[in-house]
Order: sequence, then C-alpha cells, then structure tokens
Amino acid sequence: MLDTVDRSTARTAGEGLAAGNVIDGRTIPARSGATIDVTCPSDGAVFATIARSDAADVDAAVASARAAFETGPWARMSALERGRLLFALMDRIEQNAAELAALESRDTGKPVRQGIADVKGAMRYFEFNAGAADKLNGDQIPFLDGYTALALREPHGVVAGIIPWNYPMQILGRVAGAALAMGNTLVIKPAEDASLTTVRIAELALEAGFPPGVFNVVTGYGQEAGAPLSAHQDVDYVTFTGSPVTGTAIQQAAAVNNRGVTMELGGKSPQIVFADADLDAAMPVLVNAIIQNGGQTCSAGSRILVERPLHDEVAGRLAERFAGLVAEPHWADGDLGPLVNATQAERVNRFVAAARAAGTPVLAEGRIADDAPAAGHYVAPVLFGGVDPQSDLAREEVFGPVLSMLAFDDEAEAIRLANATDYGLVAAVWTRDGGRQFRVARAIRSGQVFVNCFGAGGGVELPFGGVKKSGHGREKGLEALRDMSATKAIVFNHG
Ligand code: TXE
Repeated sequence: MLDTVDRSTARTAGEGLAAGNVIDGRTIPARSGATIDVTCPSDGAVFATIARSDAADVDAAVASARAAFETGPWARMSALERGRLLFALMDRIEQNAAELAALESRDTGKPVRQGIADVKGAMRYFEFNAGAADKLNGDQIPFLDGYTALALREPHGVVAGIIPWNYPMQILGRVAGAALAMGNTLVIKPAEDASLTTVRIAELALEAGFPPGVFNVVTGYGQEAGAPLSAHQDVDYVTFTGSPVTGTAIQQAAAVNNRGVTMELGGKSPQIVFADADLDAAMPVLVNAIIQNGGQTCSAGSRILVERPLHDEVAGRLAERFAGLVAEPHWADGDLGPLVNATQAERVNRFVAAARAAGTPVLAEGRIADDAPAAGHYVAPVLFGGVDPQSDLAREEVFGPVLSMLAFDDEAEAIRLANATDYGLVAAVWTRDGGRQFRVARAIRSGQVFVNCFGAGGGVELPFGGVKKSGHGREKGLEALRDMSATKAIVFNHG
C-alpha cells in the first residue's frame, strides 16, 4: 500500500483538470456550462475547475438516481453482489491511491501524509461496508398465535449526501459505503472547496461496475446546488456533515418533504487529564488530536482539561511541542498545512484575536514557515492557558490549530466543564483509576468517549455521531447501515 507521494506530484496534481458532474454514468459539465475555479490553499493558485451546478443539474442527478433505484440491475441486485461491487471500488481506489492522495492534498492543503491516510480511510469504509452488506439481518418478532411477524430492513431509496471539505474522501467513504451497502442510490454534493476526489471516486465506481445512476455527484455552491438537493421532493433521505447553521437549513428543507436526516455537526471535544494519567502515553495523542488536519476535524480534541496538580507539567510539555510546530505547504509534508480557504483562516484568526484581547494567556505559539507562499491560508498554531470556560474560545468550534487549556480540581468539576458546551461529539478521559474511567465516561454527554486513547485509529467499526448541537443519527459501524435503511414490519396470518 502507498506510503509516500513525491513532492512534485503533490505540487502539480490535478493541474488543468476540468472536473464535471457524474450523472447517469457519464461525466458531464453543468447544464449552464458554468464552472468554479479550484485554488490550492498552499499557494492560492488556480489549478483546475469544477462544474457550477444548479437546480437543473440536481434534477437530472436525482432523476437518474431514482431510475436506478426503481429499475435496472441495481434494483435486482443481491446484498452479496452490492458488497462485491464495494470491494471492487475499494480495489480501484487502491490502484489509484497515489493520484487520489496527491489530489486531495492539493485541493485541501493537507500534508501529503494526511492525504495518504485519507485514501486508506476511504478504502477502509468501503471495505467495512462491503463486508457488512449481506450481514445486517432483519428480525423475526414473537407475535400472536397463528401469525409470523418479520421486520425487514429496506433501503430508503434516493439518498442525498452533502459533505464538507475537511475529509472529503473519508466522509464520502462513510456516507457512500453505508448507503450503497443497504441498496440506496446516491446523489453526493461535495463542498465547493474540495470536490475533485469525490468526482474521481464516482468515476472509479463506474469502472468498478456500479450501474449508471447509482452513484451520482453534482458539484457547486451550497446555495445553488446543496439547497435544491436537500429540498428535492424525490430525495428520500438526507445525510449531512458540516456546520450547525447549514445543518439547520438542510433540516428545514428536508422537513418540508418530511424526509429523514442524519446530521454530523462538529464538536468541541474535551480531553480530560487526571493527575494519575500516564502522561508519556497521553502527550503525543493530546497534541495530535488538535494538530491533525490543522485542527479542521469535527472530533478535534480542542479543549484540554487538566487536574490542577498536573497542570503545570502538561502545560510545559504542550508548550514545548507547540513552540516547534510549523505550518507549511502541503508538499512539505510537515506537522500541518494551510487552512482550506481565506474564510476559515479569518475565522480562526478572529477567535485568536478575541482571546488575546480578553487577556487569555498564550502559553506557546508555533509559526508559519518562512517559505510559505504569501497567498496561502496559513495560521500559526496557538496554545492558550487559563481559558475562561464561558468564553467563545472554550465553547465554540474554532476549526483550526488552536488548543485551550483549563484546570479543574476534582472529578465533578471535570465532568461539569466537559459538558459545558452545546456540543457533544467525542471526549477522552486519561486516568489509571478504573472506577473513574467508567464514571466519567458514563457522565459525559457525547457520542463517543475514549479512555486512555483518542480516536483510536479512526474506528470505522464504531458508531459515530453527536448529541446536543453536534447532531443526530449515527454513521460508521453497523449503526450506519441501520440509519441508511428503513424497517418494514410484515405480518403473515397463517391460521
Ligand atoms: O460549512 P457548511 P463551511 C464547521 C467548522 C467550520 C464551519 C463553516 O466549524 O468552520 O463549519 O464551514 C454545503 N444547503 N464545519 O462554511 O456551510 C456546502 O456547499 C445545502 C464542521 O464550509 O456547513 C458544503 O458542501 N448545502 C464540519 C457543506 O454544506 C449547503 C465540517 C458544508 O458547508 C448549504 C465542515 C445549503 N443552504 C465545517 N450551504 C464537521 N462537522 O466536520 C452550504 N452547504
């Protein structure tokens, strides 16, 4: 399996590409002919275009997905055959791994290592769901004498997936893997900032043998392509990963048609470090949890809560690491790259400026590489200490390389602080005390809690999703397959 991509490939990937929509088995331009320039976040240069789709393109994609769902080979295919197609897609992704990793890195600015990890992540999603396709049983339900009752799992029909730019391939993998395994057909609207690998993977799905119309992609802006897709009357289910504000708009649109939704809306994930924690094991994980992908991760461990006796030691060790962090172009393959666009860089800089203005202590700062192109969207990593739990920095999703430290005095205060945001996606607890591990893990309001680890290698097998403002519905694991299907009860009266 791929473990490196050379610098010049990473720097020039996708040069001159004019990516289209994938509708009904063909790659075609938007009906209007309009395009959107694709810029590289590392140097601000335009290097490709994507289709600028509107409601007409969305209509065509949904019609194609509907036709493929109702008729044609997909409608008659067994779960085993669907699984085999997903395995074949995984193989195609592997065969094109270098191209996909380089394309993802150039499109998003993420270090090449992360681009490679994302290819592997996408493959793993397709692999997991391929294997699971024929294993999610329905139920036989004990019922009245003389009756047999079944609960069958059936696909929703046409699933719309609106996905963001932070992990385009991985999020595509988790959405498409589960939806296709259960027999749905798909219309994906990737983010306008990072659509190239999604288009490419839909093309690879055709090469792998997916029938036309099963896996469609329409690219474009949220308002122009995403909004008509989420409001479309012929879409049966909508799955979205992105911001709470857009999630609300999408739910309102879907509600007009009374459609089901899965919402993954980000987080403000706490990492709680008790005084008895194994710090040597925790330190690299604490740092990586916020630095990975430049902090543009829904599950980023963006708050570190430390029990007071250990506070200064953790602060010192984190500060040492942060002082050495450098934001570099994606091709340098350093600790972190630029942020995805100017809006995100401005957003992160606003949080940092407000915290500084409020007098929040800066414990350490990294830097932007001297040779980073001026037109790139670089932000220097910052470690804040003594953060006010009521501040925006402590409560809001920053989505950048900014880490907040807060001290606590006892277990009750740790739990209170961990739960003191509107989000509830992921949390970590670092302690050697077994009783405390259970108590705290149970008390935290969040979709996932990791004990003495964080993220634990991605965890395609684990149900993933939020509570509170972080959303609802579950992706990954077998839970995703349940969400991507509807249960039908059938009762036979046999006298
Ligand atoms: O997200 P949007 P943005 C958070 C993160 C980030 C903030 C803003 O905090 O700073 O969101 O990012 C499409 N109808 N996350 O503005 O708007 C859009 O085209 C239908 C967390 O990029 O949520 C894109 O495909 N679709 C997150 C997708 O929604 C619409 C990942 C996400 O864009 C639409 C990304 C509309 N009206 C950002 N408007 C996570 N949970 O991991 C936009 N879109």
